[in-house]
Amino acid sequence: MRVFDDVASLIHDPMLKRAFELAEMGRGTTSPNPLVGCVIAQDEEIVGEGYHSYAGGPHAEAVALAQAGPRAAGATAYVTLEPCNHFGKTPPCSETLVSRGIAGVVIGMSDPNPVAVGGSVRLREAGIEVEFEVDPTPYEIQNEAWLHFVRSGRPFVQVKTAVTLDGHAQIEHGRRSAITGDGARSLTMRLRSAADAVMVGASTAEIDDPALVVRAPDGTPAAHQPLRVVLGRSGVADCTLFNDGLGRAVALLPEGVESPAGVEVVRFDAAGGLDAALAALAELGVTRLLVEAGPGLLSAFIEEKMAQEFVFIHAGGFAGSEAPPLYVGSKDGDSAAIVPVLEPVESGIIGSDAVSVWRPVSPDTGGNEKGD
Ligand code: AOF
Ligand code: ZN
Repeated sequence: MRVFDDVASLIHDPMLKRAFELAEMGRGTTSPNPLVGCVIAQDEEIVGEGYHSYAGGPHAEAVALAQAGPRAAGATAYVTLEPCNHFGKTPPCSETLVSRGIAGVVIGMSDPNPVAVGGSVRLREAGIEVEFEVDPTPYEIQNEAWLHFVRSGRPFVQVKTAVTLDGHAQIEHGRRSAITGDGARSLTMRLRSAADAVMVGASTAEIDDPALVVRAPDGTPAAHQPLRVVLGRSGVADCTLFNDGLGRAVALLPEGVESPAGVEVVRFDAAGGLDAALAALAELGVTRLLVEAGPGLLSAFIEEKMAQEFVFIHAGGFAGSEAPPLYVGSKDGDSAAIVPVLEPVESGIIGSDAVSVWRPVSPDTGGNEKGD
């Protein structure tokens, strides 16, 4: 996903653009499955639409075919992802498209999931005309978290931190600091609702006692909430979020570390660092993780090269020289020059705050997987 760029505007075919928009409707609820949208059209007329809304639920193609009914015969299906070719939680979409008499299939991007591959081959065998988009970029951006998850077995990690103009995330050590304004709040809600899990470190959890829920502008909690995770290397405090009834919350702790009574614990091997913690979340089906990081977690994700994206929210104020440092890792470059480890991807203004989005410069200096 992009914070500012309109990815759909890269798609020129109106049917595929509609399929892309439909796929977006599943954002935040399909894990560990991808976002998929499908349009069935007889020439210029749309006769069926569908998207995948939750794992175990019908695939986008099945929803659209059901809506099209007999009008699917001789029609063209436009799908953002190559139709699956396997019996999983649902029957193979390739077979369903064949049996309903679809004449052509236009595909946004191929499916790299080894379990599901072969859909386009099967469709062609059945005499269906299959066409792939020349440029799969918009579809790859739409499903970048899932693609990263399928290829690496780890969630796509987006780290978000609010900073002052002099680069501090806190005003005073050990105290809750309100840094940013309304713009940051709306962006935070958007990032949370796109994520399968939201994580904070144990110290942030203790100092801020955050709820980490998705709320509507009027304060009402959304029906679907991401998993809430508190990462502690030596333990966690008994924070409100573990018992507030607003959705599942877990403590992510190394083996052997004690947890407060009644708190659900997920274990990882401390020797494996953040990678082991992320592997434990992948086991829970987390494909996209939002880390609401203070200095400790931000520095750890940069030093261990375990995040795919960093979102900084800049507030228009200064914290002063007494404020705790944002970064507690080692410096990049020598004393005379910085060697960039992150490069800017997007930036803009939201309300009274500015936002900049950064990614690791290259697999060697920051990425943990080629192509992401
Ligand atoms: C989806 N939704 O609309 C399409 C998918 O576990 P299953 O049986 O639901 O299969 C999931 C896989 O099927 C998924 O990883 C992807 O490779 C393929 N296509 N999946 O969840 C859909 N078309
Ligand atoms: Zn399918």
